[in-house]
Amino acid sequence: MAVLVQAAPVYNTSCTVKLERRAWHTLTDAEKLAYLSAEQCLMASPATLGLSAARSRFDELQQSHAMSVDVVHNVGAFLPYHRYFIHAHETLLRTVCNYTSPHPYWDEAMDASNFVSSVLLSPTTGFGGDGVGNESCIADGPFKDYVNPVGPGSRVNDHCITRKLGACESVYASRLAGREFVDACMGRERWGEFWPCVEFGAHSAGHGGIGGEMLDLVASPGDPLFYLHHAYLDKVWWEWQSLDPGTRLTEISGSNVPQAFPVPEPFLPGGAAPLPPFPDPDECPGFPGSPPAPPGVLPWEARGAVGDAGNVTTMDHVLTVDGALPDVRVRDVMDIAGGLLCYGYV
Ligand SMILES: [Cu+2]
Repeated sequence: MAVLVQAAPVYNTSCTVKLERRAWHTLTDAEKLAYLSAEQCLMASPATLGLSAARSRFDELQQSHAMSVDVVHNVGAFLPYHRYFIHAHETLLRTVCNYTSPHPYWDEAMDASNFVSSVLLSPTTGFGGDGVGNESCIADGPFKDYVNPVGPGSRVNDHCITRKLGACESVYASRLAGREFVDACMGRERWGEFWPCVEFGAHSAGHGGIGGEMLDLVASPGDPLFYLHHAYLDKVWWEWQSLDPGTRLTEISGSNVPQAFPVPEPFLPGGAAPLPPFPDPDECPGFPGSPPAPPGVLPWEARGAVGDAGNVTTMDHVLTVDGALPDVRVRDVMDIAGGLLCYGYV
């Protein structure tokens, strides 16, 4: 088993001045450019953690996610892990790259069914647009020349950032970003019903709607859009927690081993937000567009869940970002404005 970083986390004794995370759509051009150049700075900052493939601080987060892939998706720790992962990204932007603002998020409901026209894809004040050519490499924007070391899948192989917004399966997935699908999850009472609903719905919409590297479960943090997508999912979780904080700041459950859960009830026919009809397979042979399983041997040791007495996720479950920040436990990230974390959403 991989050695985990067990240094004690640093707690805020109080959270009075919160970082207020805002939607990308609401930022000024100057604020957008400050964020994009901070991300470029992370990409240009040499790696420090001794991970096998990463060259930059940006790559280190990508590789850490890749090494954790089987303990952070389709499991109870899915949302807590990604909350901490985005916090690590925000912290690195601020401490390594002098970024002074909060982490932005992508309000995906604003772009539902029409990701291709999103302001996030601006070549000048955004993340660049669709992939082009046989390789689907992005061709404009600040990240067009970045070379990712991790991926596709669990391979280590230098490549460009890819996107496939025009693919029919991506167009379909972007429809699932509609607010009605989020609201259907908001109506779930218990954690065990809520998180699979979000993972299946809004989570799949953002990854699938962009396609390419974003649809790569292992290597997706190689596209900087990943961070705005998961900040949005974190906001959705926080909105739900805020509806019943007495229960939802402490309730956690779920398997530590990835489980293929069934389509959540709100998405079934007759549910609160049933899925739109699937595309015609003749016109959309790539649907649902999941990448093939990566061949070959893992370039790093497989990782197991740490911290729980059994196979069920508890508040003691350990979240690691491989030393980018200290390891913490699920209990440390349940409240975004108390203890370890100190931010909010507007
Ligand atoms: Cu992930």
